[in-house]
Amino acid sequence: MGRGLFITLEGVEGSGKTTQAGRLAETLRAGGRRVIVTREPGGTRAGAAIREIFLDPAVSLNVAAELLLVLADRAQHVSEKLKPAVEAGEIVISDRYSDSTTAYQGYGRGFDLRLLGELNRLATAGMTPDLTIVLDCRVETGLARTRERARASAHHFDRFEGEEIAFHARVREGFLTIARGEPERVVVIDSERPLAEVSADILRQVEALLARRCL
Ligand code: Z5A
Repeated sequence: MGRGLFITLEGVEGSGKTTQAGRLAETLRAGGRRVIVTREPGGTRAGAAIREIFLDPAVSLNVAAELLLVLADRAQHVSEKLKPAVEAGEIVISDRYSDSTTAYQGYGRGFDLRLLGELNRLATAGMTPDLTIVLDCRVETGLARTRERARASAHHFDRFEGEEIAFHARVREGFLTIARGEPERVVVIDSERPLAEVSADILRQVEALLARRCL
Protein backbone atom coordinates (compact mmCIF):
# COMPACT_ATOMS: atom_id res chain seq x y z
CA MET A 1 0.00 0.00 0.00
CA GLY A 2 1.39 3.45 -0.93
CA ARG A 3 1.70 6.28 1.54
CA GLY A 4 -1.39 8.44 1.98
CA LEU A 5 -1.52 12.11 2.94
CA PHE A 6 -1.58 13.97 6.21
CA ILE A 7 -3.51 17.26 6.14
CA THR A 8 -4.10 19.49 9.15
CA LEU A 9 -6.57 22.32 9.61
CA GLU A 10 -5.59 25.04 12.04
CA GLY A 11 -6.86 28.41 13.16
CA VAL A 12 -8.52 30.31 15.96
CA GLU A 13 -11.74 29.23 17.59
CA GLY A 14 -14.72 29.42 15.23
CA SER A 15 -12.55 29.81 12.13
CA GLY A 16 -14.39 26.90 10.51
CA LYS A 17 -11.97 23.97 10.88
CA THR A 18 -14.51 21.33 11.89
CA THR A 19 -16.99 22.39 9.21
CA GLN A 20 -14.33 22.49 6.50
CA ALA A 21 -12.76 19.17 7.57
CA GLY A 22 -16.15 17.52 7.05
CA ARG A 23 -16.77 19.18 3.71
CA LEU A 24 -13.31 18.31 2.40
CA ALA A 25 -13.67 14.68 3.49
CA GLU A 26 -17.07 14.43 1.80
CA THR A 27 -15.74 15.80 -1.50
CA LEU A 28 -12.68 13.56 -1.48
CA ARG A 29 -14.77 10.48 -0.63
CA ALA A 30 -17.16 11.31 -3.45
CA GLY A 31 -14.10 11.18 -5.73
CA GLY A 32 -13.32 7.66 -4.50
CA ARG A 33 -10.61 8.52 -1.96
CA ARG A 34 -10.26 6.82 1.43
CA VAL A 35 -10.39 9.55 4.06
CA ILE A 36 -10.47 9.72 7.83
CA VAL A 37 -11.22 12.83 9.86
CA THR A 38 -9.82 13.12 13.34
CA ARG A 39 -9.07 15.85 15.86
CA GLU A 40 -6.86 17.03 18.68
CA PRO A 41 -7.26 16.80 21.49
CA GLY A 42 -9.44 13.71 21.55
CA GLY A 43 -8.66 11.55 18.50
CA THR A 44 -8.19 8.34 20.52
CA ARG A 45 -9.81 6.77 23.56
CA ALA A 46 -7.01 8.05 25.79
CA GLY A 47 -7.30 11.38 24.00
CA ALA A 48 -11.03 11.62 24.73
CA ALA A 49 -10.27 11.32 28.45
CA ILE A 50 -7.49 13.92 28.16
CA ARG A 51 -9.85 16.25 26.24
CA GLU A 52 -12.37 16.16 29.10
CA ILE A 53 -9.78 17.45 31.55
CA PHE A 54 -8.13 19.79 29.03
CA LEU A 55 -11.31 21.71 28.18
CA ASP A 56 -13.11 21.61 31.54
CA PRO A 57 -13.46 25.23 32.73
CA ALA A 58 -13.66 23.95 36.32
CA VAL A 59 -10.15 22.42 36.04
CA SER A 60 -7.20 24.68 36.74
CA LEU A 61 -4.04 23.89 34.75
CA ASN A 62 -0.72 25.71 34.77
CA VAL A 63 0.97 26.24 31.40
CA ALA A 64 3.32 23.26 31.68
CA ALA A 65 0.49 20.93 32.75
CA GLU A 66 -1.68 22.17 29.86
CA LEU A 67 1.19 21.65 27.41
CA LEU A 68 2.08 18.17 28.65
CA LEU A 69 -1.55 17.05 28.52
CA VAL A 70 -2.00 18.06 24.90
CA LEU A 71 1.35 16.48 24.00
CA ALA A 72 0.31 13.21 25.68
CA ASP A 73 -2.84 13.30 23.56
CA ARG A 74 -0.71 13.86 20.44
CA ALA A 75 1.83 11.12 21.17
CA GLN A 76 -0.98 8.57 21.47
CA HIS A 77 -2.83 9.98 18.45
CA VAL A 78 0.26 9.71 16.24
CA SER A 79 1.15 6.13 17.19
CA GLU A 80 -2.37 4.70 17.45
CA LYS A 81 -4.16 6.45 14.61
CA LEU A 82 -2.30 8.95 12.42
CA LYS A 83 0.78 6.95 11.41
CA PRO A 84 -1.04 3.65 10.78
CA ALA A 85 -3.70 5.39 8.66
CA VAL A 86 -1.24 7.34 6.51
CA GLU A 87 0.93 4.24 6.09
CA ALA A 88 -2.19 2.33 4.97
CA GLY A 89 -2.67 4.88 2.18
CA GLU A 90 -5.48 6.94 3.72
CA ILE A 91 -5.91 10.69 3.47
CA VAL A 92 -5.95 11.81 7.09
CA ILE A 93 -7.49 15.17 7.94
CA SER A 94 -6.79 16.35 11.47
CA ASP A 95 -8.76 19.19 13.05
CA ARG A 96 -5.76 20.76 14.87
CA TYR A 97 -2.26 19.31 15.40
CA SER A 98 1.16 20.53 16.48
CA ASP A 99 0.81 24.12 15.18
CA SER A 100 -2.02 24.61 17.67
CA THR A 101 0.44 23.91 20.48
CA THR A 102 2.90 26.45 19.10
CA ALA A 103 0.11 29.00 18.67
CA TYR A 104 -1.81 28.45 21.94
CA GLN A 105 0.80 27.35 24.48
CA GLY A 106 3.69 29.18 22.78
CA TYR A 107 2.38 32.46 21.34
CA GLY A 108 -0.79 32.53 23.46
CA ARG A 109 0.53 31.47 26.88
CA GLY A 110 4.17 32.46 26.39
CA PHE A 111 5.79 29.02 26.87
CA ASP A 112 9.39 28.96 25.61
CA LEU A 113 9.14 28.27 21.87
CA ARG A 114 12.46 26.41 21.56
CA LEU A 115 11.64 23.94 24.34
CA LEU A 116 8.07 23.65 23.05
CA GLY A 117 9.47 22.75 19.61
CA GLU A 118 11.58 19.95 21.11
CA LEU A 119 8.66 18.57 23.11
CA ASN A 120 6.43 18.75 20.05
CA ARG A 121 9.05 16.73 18.13
CA LEU A 122 8.94 14.09 20.84
CA ALA A 123 5.14 13.89 20.67
CA THR A 124 4.93 13.81 16.86
CA ALA A 125 7.72 11.23 16.45
CA GLY A 126 8.71 13.00 13.23
CA MET A 127 5.21 13.05 11.75
CA THR A 128 4.88 16.38 9.93
CA PRO A 129 1.79 17.33 7.93
CA ASP A 130 2.08 17.24 4.14
CA LEU A 131 -0.18 20.28 4.06
CA THR A 132 -1.49 22.61 6.75
CA ILE A 133 -4.34 24.98 6.07
CA VAL A 134 -4.64 27.89 8.47
CA LEU A 135 -8.21 29.17 8.34
CA ASP A 136 -7.75 32.80 9.19
CA CYS A 137 -10.45 35.11 10.49
CA ARG A 138 -10.71 37.94 12.96
CA VAL A 139 -10.91 36.70 16.52
CA GLU A 140 -14.18 38.59 16.98
CA THR A 141 -15.71 36.81 13.98
CA GLY A 142 -14.69 33.38 15.26
CA LEU A 143 -15.93 34.03 18.77
CA ALA A 144 -19.23 35.46 17.50
CA ARG A 145 -19.75 32.27 15.49
CA THR A 146 -19.09 30.00 18.47
CA ARG A 147 -21.32 32.14 20.69
CA GLU A 148 -24.08 31.89 18.12
CA ARG A 149 -23.60 28.12 17.95
CA ALA A 150 -23.73 27.91 21.76
CA ARG A 151 -27.01 29.82 21.77
CA ALA A 152 -28.51 27.45 19.22
CA SER A 153 -27.36 24.25 20.95
CA ALA A 154 -26.54 22.89 24.37
CA HIS A 155 -22.84 23.68 23.88
CA HIS A 156 -21.06 24.66 27.12
CA PHE A 157 -18.19 27.13 27.27
CA ASP A 158 -14.77 25.50 27.57
CA ARG A 159 -11.57 26.73 29.24
CA PHE A 160 -10.40 28.57 26.11
CA GLU A 161 -13.66 30.29 25.26
CA GLY A 162 -13.36 32.15 28.57
CA GLU A 163 -9.98 33.66 27.61
CA GLU A 164 -9.68 37.36 26.84
CA ILE A 165 -9.63 38.66 23.26
CA ALA A 166 -5.92 39.56 23.57
CA PHE A 167 -5.08 35.88 24.15
CA HIS A 168 -6.94 34.79 21.01
CA ALA A 169 -5.31 37.64 19.08
CA ARG A 170 -1.83 36.38 20.08
CA VAL A 171 -2.87 32.89 18.97
CA ARG A 172 -4.03 34.20 15.59
CA GLU A 173 -0.74 36.07 15.13
CA GLY A 174 1.05 32.87 16.14
CA PHE A 175 -0.58 30.91 13.32
CA LEU A 176 0.28 33.65 10.82
CA THR A 177 3.89 33.68 12.02
CA ILE A 178 4.13 29.90 11.62
CA ALA A 179 2.74 30.23 8.08
CA ARG A 180 5.27 32.93 7.16
CA GLY A 181 8.08 30.68 8.42
CA GLU A 182 7.02 27.56 6.50
CA PRO A 183 5.32 28.68 3.28
CA GLU A 184 5.97 25.34 1.55
CA ARG A 185 3.83 23.49 4.12
CA VAL A 186 1.39 26.06 5.48
CA VAL A 187 -1.24 27.90 3.44
CA VAL A 188 -3.40 30.68 4.89
CA ILE A 189 -6.99 30.89 3.66
CA ASP A 190 -9.32 33.75 4.55
CA SER A 191 -12.26 32.07 6.32
CA GLU A 192 -14.42 35.16 6.77
CA ARG A 193 -15.89 34.46 3.33
CA PRO A 194 -18.90 32.23 2.58
CA LEU A 195 -18.40 28.53 3.35
CA ALA A 196 -18.44 27.41 -0.29
CA GLU A 197 -15.66 29.84 -1.28
CA VAL A 198 -13.46 28.69 1.59
CA SER A 199 -14.13 25.02 0.72
CA ALA A 200 -13.21 25.62 -2.92
CA ASP A 201 -9.87 27.19 -1.94
CA ILE A 202 -9.06 24.31 0.39
CA LEU A 203 -9.93 21.75 -2.27
CA ARG A 204 -7.70 23.53 -4.79
CA GLN A 205 -4.74 23.25 -2.41
CA VAL A 206 -5.41 19.57 -1.72
CA GLU A 207 -5.87 18.70 -5.39
CA ALA A 208 -2.62 20.46 -6.26
CA LEU A 209 -0.83 18.42 -3.59
CA LEU A 210 -2.38 15.15 -4.81
CA ALA A 211 -1.24 15.98 -8.33
CA ARG A 212 2.31 16.83 -7.16
CA ARG A 213 2.49 13.50 -5.31
CA CYS A 214 0.95 11.62 -8.28
CA LEU A 215 -1.79 10.28 -5.99
N1 Z5A B 1 -5.67 23.48 21.96
C1 Z5A B 1 -4.51 23.94 22.52
O1 Z5A B 1 -4.51 24.87 23.33
N2 Z5A B 1 -3.33 23.36 22.17
C2 Z5A B 1 -3.26 22.33 21.30
O2 Z5A B 1 -2.16 21.84 21.02
C3 Z5A B 1 -4.49 21.85 20.73
C4 Z5A B 1 -5.68 22.45 21.08
C5 Z5A B 1 -4.47 20.72 19.76
C6 Z5A B 1 -9.97 22.61 21.38
O3 Z5A B 1 -11.25 23.02 21.41
C7 Z5A B 1 -9.19 23.65 22.17
O4 Z5A B 1 -7.92 23.13 22.48
C8 Z5A B 1 -8.97 24.88 21.34
C9 Z5A B 1 -7.46 25.09 21.33
C10 Z5A B 1 -6.94 24.12 22.34
N3 Z5A B 1 -9.66 25.93 21.97
N4 Z5A B 1 -9.74 27.07 21.53
N5 Z5A B 1 -9.88 28.14 21.25
P1 Z5A B 1 -12.36 22.55 20.38
O5 Z5A B 1 -11.87 21.42 19.55
O6 Z5A B 1 -13.60 22.33 21.16
O7 Z5A B 1 -12.59 23.93 19.67
P2 Z5A B 1 -11.98 24.53 18.37
O8 Z5A B 1 -10.92 23.67 17.79
O9 Z5A B 1 -11.60 25.92 18.64
O10 Z5A B 1 -13.22 24.38 17.41
P3 Z5A B 1 -14.50 25.24 17.24
O11 Z5A B 1 -14.77 26.22 18.30
O12 Z5A B 1 -15.58 24.23 17.03
O13 Z5A B 1 -14.21 26.06 15.94
P4 Z5A B 1 -13.99 25.56 14.44
O14 Z5A B 1 -13.92 24.08 14.34
O15 Z5A B 1 -12.85 26.31 13.87
O16 Z5A B 1 -15.30 26.08 13.72
P5 Z5A B 1 -16.62 25.27 13.26
O17 Z5A B 1 -17.10 24.40 14.36
O18 Z5A B 1 -16.40 24.67 11.95
O19 Z5A B 1 -17.57 26.53 13.04
C11 Z5A B 1 -18.05 27.27 14.12
C12 Z5A B 1 -19.40 27.89 13.73
O20 Z5A B 1 -19.19 28.83 12.68
C13 Z5A B 1 -20.41 26.85 13.20
O21 Z5A B 1 -21.67 27.19 13.63
C14 Z5A B 1 -20.27 26.99 11.68
O22 Z5A B 1 -21.44 26.65 11.01
C15 Z5A B 1 -19.95 28.48 11.53
N6 Z5A B 1 -19.11 28.77 10.36
C16 Z5A B 1 -17.97 28.12 9.98
N7 Z5A B 1 -17.46 28.66 8.86
C17 Z5A B 1 -18.27 29.69 8.52
C18 Z5A B 1 -18.27 30.64 7.45
N8 Z5A B 1 -17.33 30.65 6.49
N9 Z5A B 1 -19.25 31.56 7.43
C19 Z5A B 1 -20.22 31.58 8.40
N10 Z5A B 1 -20.29 30.69 9.42
C20 Z5A B 1 -19.33 29.76 9.48
